[in-house]
Amino acid sequence: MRITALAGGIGGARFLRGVLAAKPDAEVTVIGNTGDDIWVHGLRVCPDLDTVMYTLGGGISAERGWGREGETFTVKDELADYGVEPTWFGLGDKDIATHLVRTQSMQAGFTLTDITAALCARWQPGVRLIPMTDDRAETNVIVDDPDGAADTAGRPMQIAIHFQEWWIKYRAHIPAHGFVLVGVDKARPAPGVIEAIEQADVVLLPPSNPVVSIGTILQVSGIADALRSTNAPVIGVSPVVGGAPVRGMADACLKAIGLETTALAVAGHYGARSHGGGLIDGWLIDTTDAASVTAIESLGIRCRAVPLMMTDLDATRAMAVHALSLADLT
Ligand code: FO1
Repeated sequence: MRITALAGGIGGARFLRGVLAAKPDAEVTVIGNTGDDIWVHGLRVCPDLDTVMYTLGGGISAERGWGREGETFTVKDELADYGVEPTWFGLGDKDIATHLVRTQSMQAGFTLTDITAALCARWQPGVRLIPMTDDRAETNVIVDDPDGAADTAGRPMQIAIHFQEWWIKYRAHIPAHGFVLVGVDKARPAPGVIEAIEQADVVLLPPSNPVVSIGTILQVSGIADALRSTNAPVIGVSPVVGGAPVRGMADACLKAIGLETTALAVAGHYGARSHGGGLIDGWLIDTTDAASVTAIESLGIRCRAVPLMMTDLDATRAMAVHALSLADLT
């Protein structure tokens, strides 16, 4: 069975562990979000690719959900002592080795696809992990200038800051007026991305952030259309349970694009493939949102309410089994 998943960071990676547990013999391709990627102290950091690689490869910090287990931050502290910004970014000593390999390889002319494959040769995540694009496409967030600059009429100046600054330094607490994927107009899908969607037996949208993770991947030319045209059923898992995101700050992102933080709203945002050019055929929601099943099915999306808390591998495996059964694949 060929399974293709579009994944962001922590939620996506954890769900993928359940997919591998449910279907150990499946060929799984993960199309990773690279909109979060950032240059930090001269190193190229790819948070969502690394989170998938470390989580499935056994190196992830279970406590943080990102970066390495047993990490130290000596270099980060030394850089801070030199007063070098960004001091807010948690650059771990072990993690730096990954960024050094990636940065040196980029300087040698290798593509992010090749580099990701080389890094995964060490970690053996059990999936083929490919970036959504090898080109630059960085999520920036439009906010009121945090330093309070105003225009001549006294209105707050709006500026664009890197997603990581909004996410880490400001904890998404300053309202986002919108998101801009800088470079997306020239970004092409990485080799294998479109084929992985077209040739899959099922395409999964894990419970990643629908705006800045899955939504970012869908902005790369050709990817949303491939979802609309693939013969594979497309099944999503709601990242919102009981009106709140399970993890992270998806509510701040959904609000920025005018969406309510509900499983129904996110389903409607993706839309039904069966009509109106939407992207999904099925949508798993949590039992606490069972009252929304009828409304979601009325959108033309098959829906089932099951426990969506990824408390342990058994729970996550059960979610994956439910997702595959929604696609009539178990
Ligand atoms: N998240 C934080 O909340 N604080 C950090 O200092 C931080 C550092 C960091 C370093 C490498 C990396 O791969 C991820 C890191 N993250 C950190 C998580 C990251 O911001 C998010 O995982 C994604 O970008 C959003 O999904």
